[in-house]
Amino acid sequence: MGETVRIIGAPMDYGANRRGVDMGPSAIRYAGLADGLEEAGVDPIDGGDLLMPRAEERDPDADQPSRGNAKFLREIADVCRRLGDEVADTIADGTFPLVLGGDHAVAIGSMHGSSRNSDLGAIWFDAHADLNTPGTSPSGNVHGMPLAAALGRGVFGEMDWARAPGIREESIAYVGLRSIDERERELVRESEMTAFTMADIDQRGMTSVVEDALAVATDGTDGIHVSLDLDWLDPKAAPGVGTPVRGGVTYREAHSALETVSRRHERDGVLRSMDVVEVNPILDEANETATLAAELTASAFGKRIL
Ligand code: 5AB
Ligand code: MN
Ligand code: MN
Ligand code: MN
Repeated sequence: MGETVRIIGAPMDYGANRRGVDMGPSAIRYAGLADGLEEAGVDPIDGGDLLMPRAEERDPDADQPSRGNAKFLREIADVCRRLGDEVADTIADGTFPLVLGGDHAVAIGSMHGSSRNSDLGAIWFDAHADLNTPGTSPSGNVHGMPLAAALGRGVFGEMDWARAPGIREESIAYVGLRSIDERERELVRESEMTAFTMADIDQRGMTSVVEDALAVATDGTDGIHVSLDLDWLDPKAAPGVGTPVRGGVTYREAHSALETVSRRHERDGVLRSMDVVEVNPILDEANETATLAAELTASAFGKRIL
């Protein structure tokens, strides 16, 4: 294929409640990401990591107008702005941006950057809906809010620019939901997004669900963003995450999902940007979750068994 993929590390943990997710980019690289991408037939280049101050040096509740209960909003806004610029520049260079988190709040930056000059659909592989706002969040952790920020829902203080310019709600599909907060449930139900839960996967099988998600995200758009939160998988397959939820996707189902994305991408080049987030090496078992993250990314770019 000869596609060039630029790896962008975003070792941010301001959005999560557990330290350690900042080590995700190193762990995923160490697990053989670049080799896997080469085996998939793409050309990986490493853009290094975005610089970020340690959370310990910062005040999570630093005063700023309208931040609700959102923690580290100033720091997250700063990182996501820089990440968005990097993603947009990468695409402008004809290269594919692959963002390694870090917590899921980095997706605010990826989606902003990826949708600046085009209509973008998105597939959200996650146990969680990530649609809280600083007004509804039970935790104040911004990794539970990236979709709200990208859709311009809620009030995000200094991050009020976060609305991704080219994303419409109806072009977003969730796959694998199984843990939704009470107030979030209403938000998901009333939204124009398409939500495929674990129950849909049980009933219909992964391939067919992902084909439908692709149809939603590609309809009337120029391309799609894939956001892969490793807690989408069952904790048995992916123990190294901060917010595990049992009853998740199996190892094989996960590969099958990303292989389905890659088949579509090979046919008509729909993939435009991707992030792989929430790997926490401190909570992991022998880098198993990071290894899975690297393997699934290779599957998304077309690595096959035969
Ligand atoms: B993740 C929770 N809904 O808002 C909240 O891992 C969990 O990016 C969010 O999906 C999980 O704090 C965020 C309870
Ligand atoms: Mn998430
Ligand atoms: Mn999640
Ligand atoms: Mn999480």
